[in-house]
Amino acid sequence: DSGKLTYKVGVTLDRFIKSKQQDFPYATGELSQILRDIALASKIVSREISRAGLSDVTGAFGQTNVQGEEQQKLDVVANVRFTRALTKGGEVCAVVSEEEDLVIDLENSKGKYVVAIDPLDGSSNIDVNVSIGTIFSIYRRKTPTGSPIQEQDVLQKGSDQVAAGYVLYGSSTMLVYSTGNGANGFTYERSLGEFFLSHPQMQMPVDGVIYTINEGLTPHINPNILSYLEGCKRKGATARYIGSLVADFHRNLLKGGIYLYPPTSQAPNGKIRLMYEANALAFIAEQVGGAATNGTERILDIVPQSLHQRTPIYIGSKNMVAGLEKALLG
Ligand code: AHM
Ligand code: MG
Repeated sequence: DSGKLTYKVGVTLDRFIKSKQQDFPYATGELSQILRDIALASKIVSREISRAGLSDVTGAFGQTNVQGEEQQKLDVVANVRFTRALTKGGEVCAVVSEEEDLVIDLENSKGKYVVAIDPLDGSSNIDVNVSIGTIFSIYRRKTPTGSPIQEQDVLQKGSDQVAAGYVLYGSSTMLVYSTGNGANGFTYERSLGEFFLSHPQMQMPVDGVIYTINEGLTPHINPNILSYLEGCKRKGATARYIGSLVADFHRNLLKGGIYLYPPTSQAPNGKIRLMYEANALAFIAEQVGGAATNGTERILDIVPQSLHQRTPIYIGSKNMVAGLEKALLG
């Protein structure tokens, strides 16, 4: 072993997106452009995050977001970067963001697409140099272009997503996305300023040995879930919990596992937001052979009633999710 690292710097994200453009039912290049815009914003955010400890961007911003959580400066920075990138392109008519109370109507009625985004998820990990992520969903608007956007353009169910993905700001920055034909992962090469295809046609193991839950919640959750977890432990499973959904999901995608955010007595719908956290990851999960449910219904089938709606979520390796569903029946 020479100890030398070899790098997989072959297909760039741009080239890959271009090569796949013909696969879209509506190959006008607009969806491709949105993906490129998101990738560009994520490079900027990645740069901001990597020097977070140096620049004056960590810590509370002195205001709370719509969920009543303290908003971090980097959350704000990321929100601005992504919404700006989506506004400039002209393909998007509306944005739903975790950081914004209301729909952002871009007043671009020609835009065919609606984007739901959590610009920087894992807020409790920002200040402590732990992995965080961006999560996004892309929908086609339902009403004709040229008319004002309507509720039905925005409150679409996850199965209507035309593309979805996430960016993980981890030991390296990665972008994973799908347009409904499998999912591919790209690793960012900072010195070249490019994402390169590093994880083609990702597949999640159908079984896994990792369970991922905030164990502190267990006094307040359905005992059937506890029985499921006990079963995992008896089979020799390992506990892993980062507290950043993207990072927890990504690890389980690669290694096999289940992520659980159940209802609790205090939070009967759990914590995870349907429109800009659960849906995108459920879409990716299904694309890589995994599954995602709220316990009784496929996440992608849930019809959203409001922008910031929460949902219980059990997501990951197919057989583990099936086992959990069975356990929930008692
Ligand atoms: P956030 O949007 O405020 O960052 O909250 C979402 C995060 C997820 O990334 C993570 O899986 C979960 O909240 C952790 O919650 P908890 O601290 O209750 O374990
Ligand atoms: Mg979030």
